Amino acid sequence: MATTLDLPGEEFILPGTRTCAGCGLSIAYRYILKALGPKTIVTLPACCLTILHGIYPKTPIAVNAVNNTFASTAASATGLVAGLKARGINDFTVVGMAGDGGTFDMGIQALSGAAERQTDFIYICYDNEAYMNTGVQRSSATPLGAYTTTTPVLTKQQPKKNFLKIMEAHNLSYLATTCSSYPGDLYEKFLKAKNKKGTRFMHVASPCPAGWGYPASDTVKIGRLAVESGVVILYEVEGGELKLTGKSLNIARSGRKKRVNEYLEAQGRFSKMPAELVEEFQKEVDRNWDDVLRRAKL
Ligand SMILES: Cc1ncc(C[n+]2csc(CCOP(=O)(O)OP(=O)(O)O)c2C)c(N)n1
Ligand code: SF4
Ligand SMILES: [Mg+2]
Repeated sequence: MATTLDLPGEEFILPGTRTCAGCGLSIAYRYILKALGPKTIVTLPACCLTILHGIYPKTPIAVNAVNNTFASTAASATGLVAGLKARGINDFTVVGMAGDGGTFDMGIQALSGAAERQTDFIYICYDNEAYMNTGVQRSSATPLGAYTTTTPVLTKQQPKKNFLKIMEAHNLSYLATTCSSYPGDLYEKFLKAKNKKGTRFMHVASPCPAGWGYPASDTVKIGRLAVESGVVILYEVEGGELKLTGKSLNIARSGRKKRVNEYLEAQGRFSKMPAELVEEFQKEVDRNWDDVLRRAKL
């Protein structure tokens, strides 16, 4: 597994972004771009990534980018792929990148269409589990029991949508999950994705201090707790075969998965969660973990 010292020194996010201090997305994006390199075109809808990209004509991002509308990220990527092909350009990687709201909710139709056609691009969903850019509204990726500004009294009553299962049903050439707290895991998976053809789907768990209610200095710790308790599972699927990676593989081999309590208690968004929902949350995490473990070769 690569460590941060092994990664290329070249930076594609220059100083001066407008994201919050401690933003998990900005950490992840730094390593994503190191893996993909300068010959990358990113198409993105409105979201915190647009905040990171800045306001035209100034940007701290040193790759090409297109701003699109919410439902059209994968359609826009499809157009970019066709345009490059028509011009005989074959050394660029086309990337569609959106948040959980722009993927799990609004972008699903165009993404499903592009994936079914096996369009040659990488789709990245960075998941901060709510509509953060507009002030923390609930999405279908928001977990059970989380406070958002649209679930102010009872907290969210439904579990997170299992979007990875939906994407797996598209028979993709590559699907991987990763997290901003594990740069080596993230970098290696993006290098792998870059060298494959067809639609590649990447899910990047991206903790968000502003929306999750924890100190900005704890972003790496929160992402690690998510993985250590099995809330986020690091794996990849190629040709229908699922492999656990990094910390999740270690946990599966040692049997040392933490309970979810430490993860939940570290975040203000779960502070109103009643005990019975904590139990339900734990059961849902255990079900997902068992599901993935059954399919993985250890
Ligand atoms: C069609 C449309 N509806 C609503 C908005 C307002 N809007 C801009 S960003 C955003 C939140 C996006 O959430 P997500 O995709 O999860 O990304 P995040 O902000 O969390 O990074 C919303 C609702 C919009 N720009 N376009
Ligand atoms: S609201 Fe969250 S995801 Fe958005 S810039 Fe701030 S920390 Fe990052
Ligand atoms: Mg979001």
